[in-house]
Amino acid sequence: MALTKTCVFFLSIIALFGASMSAVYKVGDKAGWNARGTDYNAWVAGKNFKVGDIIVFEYGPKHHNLLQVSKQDYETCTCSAPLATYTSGRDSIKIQAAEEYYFICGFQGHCQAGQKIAISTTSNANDCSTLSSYNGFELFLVLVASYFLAVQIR
Ligand SMILES: [Cu+2]
Repeated sequence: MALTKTCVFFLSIIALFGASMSAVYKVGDKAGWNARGTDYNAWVAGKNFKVGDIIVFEYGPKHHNLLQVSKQDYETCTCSAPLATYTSGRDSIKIQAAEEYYFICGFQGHCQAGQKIAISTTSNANDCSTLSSYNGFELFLVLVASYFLAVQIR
């Protein structure tokens, strides 16, 4: 019994950490990073990107690449002055700061065809107090749930 309770407790802790740690997002989900008309604005909608999250771009490197560009270059599909260039076919971008990130494909016509994405991130620092109180409440819920689960298992 004590062992079961301990197990449930540690599982709850793991679940809690999983909920509050950084997330990994694969751009376009199954479709990946392509120029076949995937609506990346729709993919971004409703997602809450945070500092520390990882954005993964998957594509065939012979047919696409990944350029991080300025807002202006994003809007005009300008490839000539990228802030960063990625060509591996599976690029993981870690969000380092709460700002806007703009990515386009550098292959001719792809950005114009919609292979472009703007990712805005929220600052963790600004809502520090709400974040910690939320985590406290979450911890309380997890502890209550694990207690009842442990009682049921017995
Ligand atoms: Cu492309």
